Amino acid sequence: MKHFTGGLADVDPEIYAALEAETARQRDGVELIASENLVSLATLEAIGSPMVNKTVEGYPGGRYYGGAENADRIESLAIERAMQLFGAGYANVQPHSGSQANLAVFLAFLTPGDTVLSMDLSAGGHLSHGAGPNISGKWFDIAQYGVGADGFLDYDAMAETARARSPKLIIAGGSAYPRAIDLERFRAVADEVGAILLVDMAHWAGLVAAGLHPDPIPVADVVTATTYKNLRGVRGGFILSHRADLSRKLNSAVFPGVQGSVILNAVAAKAVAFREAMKPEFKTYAQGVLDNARALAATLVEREVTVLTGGTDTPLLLVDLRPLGLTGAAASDMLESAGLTANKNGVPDDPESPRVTSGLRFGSSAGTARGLGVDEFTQIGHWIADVLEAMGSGTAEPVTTRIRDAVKALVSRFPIYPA
Ligand code: DSN
Repeated sequence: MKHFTGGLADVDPEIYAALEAETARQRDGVELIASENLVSLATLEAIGSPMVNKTVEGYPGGRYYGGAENADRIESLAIERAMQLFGAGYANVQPHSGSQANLAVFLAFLTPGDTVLSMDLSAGGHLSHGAGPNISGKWFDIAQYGVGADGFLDYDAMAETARARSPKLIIAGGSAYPRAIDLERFRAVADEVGAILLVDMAHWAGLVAAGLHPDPIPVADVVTATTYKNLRGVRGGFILSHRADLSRKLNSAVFPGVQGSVILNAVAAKAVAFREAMKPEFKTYAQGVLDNARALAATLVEREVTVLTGGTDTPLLLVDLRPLGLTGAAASDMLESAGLTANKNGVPDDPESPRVTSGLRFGSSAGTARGLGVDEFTQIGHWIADVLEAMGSGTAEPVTTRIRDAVKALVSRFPIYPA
């Protein structure tokens, strides 16, 4: 039957062409978006398997649908591997994203109107931690902490706000804060005010797996993360805890609380990523991610680009473009035309709208996955600075043309997926 034999190129040439173009885009440029990575061929095979056809609800051994034996095996393996990799007493691998994982935690512990203390979006927090347009911001009373003038998290202000507002849940972590967070300090504040502590480690889960970042599992009540950033797996979320006693509460918050059926092919691919992250090579990779992010930050600092906090302890760094008189939107467009993809990002006290912003966020996870090292990230730092300088002097186009050719020559030495 043609339905089972026709390839995508024949069945849907438009989608085929767009997918081919995307593979070429990833191949020919340097990916610097901090929430992106390049998964292995094994992971691609898992996510593209006929497991995509299977519907189950519930958890292994307790499904609401038949024919679930292979689904059970896969999800059980994913759970076991997540627990082993992170030394956790509980894991849930069903969240479709980090935001879904966070929403499930809200549902497990809070009722609408309860107070949550989290990092302000403009200081590097995440939408799902209480931003106004998100369900977390609409349905809960959000108290926020931020960063000081030096760009580092203001722990004293965080503690004062916690005392003043008595939150039921405190969240540590975000999506654009580049420094390691003092998790013990958060634990002490949570204990003092009787709050649950949630750590969202989405942007440094790979470093935690490799032992290169302070471990939130023993400290937090609950930890959420995504698999697709520096953990180098597929798009999706998961929840961990050292507290096995929370398993019923958290499981029922994910299903049937905020999700229905399981995306099983994604769960299979998450299991592959957890297995890959247990290998010694992953530790080498994660060290490379950190070294490369630091090399990029150091180069930008040397070129007098303002890097918030002056560096990073994570795979990401944040640049403030205000001293250069540039916006994040204009700079990210110009970098993209030079083959360097990054995202515009708000910075603390940003006068620009979220669609414009005054900052750029860079990450090293994807570049490191294709083999770029400190020398290459140092070169990339110089290219970024060249583009920003040229924008300031109104001479960007010849510079982006020169760099786009140089980027293509560089990445051709670090191939990704075979044709
Ligand atoms: N949380 C968003 C980011 O950090 O880019 C998507 O993963």
